[in-house]
Amino acid sequence: MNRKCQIGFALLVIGLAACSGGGGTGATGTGGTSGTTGGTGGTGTCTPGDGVVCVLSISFSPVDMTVNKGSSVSWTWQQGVHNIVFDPPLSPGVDDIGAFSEGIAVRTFTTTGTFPYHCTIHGGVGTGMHGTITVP
Ligand SMILES: [Cu+2]
Repeated sequence: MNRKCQIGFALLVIGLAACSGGGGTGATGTGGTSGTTGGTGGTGTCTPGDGVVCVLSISFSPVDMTVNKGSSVSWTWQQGVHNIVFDPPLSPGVDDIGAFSEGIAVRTFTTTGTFPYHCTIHGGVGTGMHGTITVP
């Protein structure tokens, strides 16, 4: 190898060295949030208010509830077997709810008014196990 070739070879090695070793490390991503909120239990705790009526052993809690027009009300069964029958004046699209011992039933009130209801097993119209939904 003559001197000219040695220099060329040396430059080639330097060039390879300069080119290798590049490529920085990639950014590490942040982990996603894990888990979702658990489902509502069938006979878990019920906090009355804010669109939630607790269906207790012989009463609804609260008895009288006010919700905004277009809002939903959910009845959460806590104890015993109860049904819900709506009494006149009826709110359009709000159907009676059959007898259940657990679970949650939801009805949406799209018109203003005061809508009474009762459990036929433990009450009657305006008496015993009954309640009202008021949409002002
Ligand atoms: Cu009842």
